Amino acid sequence: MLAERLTALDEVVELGEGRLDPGTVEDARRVAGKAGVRLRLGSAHTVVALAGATGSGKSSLFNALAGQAVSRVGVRRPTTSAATALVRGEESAAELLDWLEVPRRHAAAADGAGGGLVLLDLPDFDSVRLAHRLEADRLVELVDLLVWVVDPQKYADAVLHDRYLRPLAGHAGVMLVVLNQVDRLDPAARDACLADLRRLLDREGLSGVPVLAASAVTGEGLDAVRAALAERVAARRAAVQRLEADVRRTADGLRGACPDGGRAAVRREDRAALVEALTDAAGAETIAAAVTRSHRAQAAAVTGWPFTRWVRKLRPDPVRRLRLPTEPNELVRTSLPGPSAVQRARVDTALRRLTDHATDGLPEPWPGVVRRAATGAAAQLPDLLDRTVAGTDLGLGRRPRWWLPVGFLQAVLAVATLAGLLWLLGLFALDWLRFPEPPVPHVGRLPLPTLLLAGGALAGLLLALLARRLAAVGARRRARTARRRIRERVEAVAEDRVLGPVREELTVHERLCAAVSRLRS
Ligand SMILES: Nc1nc2c(ncn2[C@@H]2O[C@H](COP(=O)(O)OP(=O)(O)O)[C@@H](O)[C@H]2O)c(=O)[nH]1
Ligand SMILES: [Mg+2]
Repeated sequence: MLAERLTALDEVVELGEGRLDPGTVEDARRVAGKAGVRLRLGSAHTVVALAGATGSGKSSLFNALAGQAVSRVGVRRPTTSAATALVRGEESAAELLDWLEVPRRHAAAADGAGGGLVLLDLPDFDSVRLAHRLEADRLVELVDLLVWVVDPQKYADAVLHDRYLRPLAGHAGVMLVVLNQVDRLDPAARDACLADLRRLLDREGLSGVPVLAASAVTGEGLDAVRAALAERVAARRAAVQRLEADVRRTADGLRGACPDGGRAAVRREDRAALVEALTDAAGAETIAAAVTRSHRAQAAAVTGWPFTRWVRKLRPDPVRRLRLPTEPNELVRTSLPGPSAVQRARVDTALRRLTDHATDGLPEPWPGVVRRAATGAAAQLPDLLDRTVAGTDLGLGRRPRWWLPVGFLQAVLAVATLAGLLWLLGLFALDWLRFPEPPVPHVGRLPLPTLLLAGGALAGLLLALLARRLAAVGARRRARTARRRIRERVEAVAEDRVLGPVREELTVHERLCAAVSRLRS
């Protein structure tokens, strides 16, 4: 059905815009636009154009078919580029001729042949005037039925065959060829001429095009021409057939972009490789290392040996040094160094692999279209990744629950150690001042102050070591968590900025090629 094909054609125009070759899209748009108007104007009239080279006898034939001298014959120096129209029958063809932009109109009665014919005498397609050639070409594109008028001298003319007949091979159903001026030939020459013309057309894929011999001067063969036209006009099919041929020609022009069986998709492993490369470029390793060190430093600050841990506090926190926000906040710019050349190259490679594989087997323009979709956001990626990292909840805020009791225990042990130290210092002072030594309690055989000092210090140190081991395990786990969360967010960015657009183009390819195959069905 033509209507369905025209819907498909609209889809081709819409999806092909900016993707397919501009000339092809333009052609499709022109055909779609033309079809819309032509169908709206209805099939009451059939527009038949007499087209041909200068002096072939178009105007003479036009007058002969009109039964009146409407068009000027033998005008060697044409003064107007406009075509002349003859409308046969009562029904008005004004709207149709307005659309065709043919100003000179003549009416003829619908005699025995019936109405519905709009006959056009076109300007010469080989005119010395460009305006005439353009006008002829414009109308050749618009009319329903094309009658090529040739004469015995110029029927094999290269312009006619190369520029018009051969490219219109798909339009054989809406074309006729009239060999005019046969009165100039004797019967043998006429047969030879017709046979040669037939052979030429057959070779050009136009074997379906009827060839009629006629003479506009003697009137010979004109009845056959009239009958052929009347038959087409009565059938009212030429307009639709012409449009169908146009749609087929457009579909043929699209065959290159949509060969049969071309399918494409993003491969899982390519997607994973891209996410890895982007995660790396986002600085996930740097952050993981900073998270590890930061966690260990904080653990030491709470659970380390109280007499040495103040040293730790002099060093800056590695996470804070990267200016990573403590609460996820995309508006913050971090102090991460940004992707290195190597990291960028890795991203580029991943992108190229992904698009190459996704468009494997697809012809141009698709590889280019998909590559553009994939790399459209490439320039913003470093900035985007930085914001992504800043907006990632790295899980830094929460302290492990065991830190507090261990810290408390460390404080108790420190107090005991200090108490033992002060006690011993007191005893030392009393002894120095030659006071009698007060009684000192013992635990077993060890004096209590000594036990407090040595035991407290030893226990504190051992507890600090144990806590450090535990903190190292926790730090590794936090680094893994941070890396995983960054990866998840980067994955979302990759999906949004790269994979989404790529998949969209692949979908466009599928829809467009489905539309093209509907054009051809
Ligand atoms: N002998 C002969 N002369 C013709 C015939 N048709 C046209 N002519 C002449 O060929 C010349 C050009 O004809 P015209 O109709 O103006 O051709 P156009 O340029 O295609 O419109 C004129 O002198 C016509 O009289 C024909 O069938 N037989
Ligand atoms: Mg003429």
